[in-house]
Amino acid sequence: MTQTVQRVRVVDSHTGGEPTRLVIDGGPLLQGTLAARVLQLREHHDGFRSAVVNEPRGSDVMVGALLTPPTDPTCTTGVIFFNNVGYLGMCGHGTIGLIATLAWLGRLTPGEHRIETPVGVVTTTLLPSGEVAVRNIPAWRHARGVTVQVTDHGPVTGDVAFGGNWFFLVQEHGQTLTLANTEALTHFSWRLREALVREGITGAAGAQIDHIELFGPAQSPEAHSRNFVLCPGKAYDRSPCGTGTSAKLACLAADGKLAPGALWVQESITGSTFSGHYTRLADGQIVPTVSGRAYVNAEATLILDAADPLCHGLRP
Ligand code: PYC
Repeated sequence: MTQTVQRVRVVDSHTGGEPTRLVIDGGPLLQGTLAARVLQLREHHDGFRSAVVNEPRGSDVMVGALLTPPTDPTCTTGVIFFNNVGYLGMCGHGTIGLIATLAWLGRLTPGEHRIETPVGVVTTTLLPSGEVAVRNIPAWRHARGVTVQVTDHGPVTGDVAFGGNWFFLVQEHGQTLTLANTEALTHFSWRLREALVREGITGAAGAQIDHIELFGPAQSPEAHSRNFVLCPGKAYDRSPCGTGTSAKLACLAADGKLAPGALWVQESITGSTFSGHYTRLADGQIVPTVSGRAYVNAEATLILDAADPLCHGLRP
């Protein structure tokens, strides 16, 4: 019997509870710009994405990251992030996980490392403590005070902002932001996401708003706010979400509620925190920096056996 088996080496980490599975070997060969490589992955190797993050090897919560050589020689590496349903422009917790993992592997040391993503280059700083700061691509608020009609709820008003992914950010929602309430929060946020689609509310150039972010009071005295972030595949972020925190900083900056350089501590629904601050660009956009800590928790070789009917995972 001939066996067609592909071996994929991965290292898992979590950042504030949110997992990242970094593919360090055995991924498909991709060429061109990072944006072009995402298209190749989507069109020709989407089964690989699903095999890495979906059940039975992964779960809906898992975020995948594929190491790919940078096209920009000033960058340490390129990376493509993906999840249970598709691909992410940028991923804050995933970038922190990537740096912690490369340090674990002995591939980098404390200091500054530029990372190429499909939406631009981010600059990371690994501190000797293990903390990672990510200077993100520019973020901005696209629309303020947009009201939509949410099924079984009524009107909900929020802001549309970009922080590396598109977010709808809501302060007034009547929901309780506790871990015990994640089922109801998921239900509400999904209805809200459906309302955005139904009412044609998008990001710039018609981009789909695929992340919903609800805010409430922090439980820790050190944090300024707590959030619940629903990701595109209906899993909620266990971390405060790096791109979501970037979008929040853009809204705070636009409202004049946080000065450039001032500290913002964002608490997640699990209680983990990221700290953030920003600098302002001449055009009003901001450059957010989000910091957090990741821990490596597994090294594994995935076996993709062509004879396995579920080789490419269960796709939701
Ligand atoms: O940390 O940016 C983030 C993120 C996006 C989706 C899940 N985490």
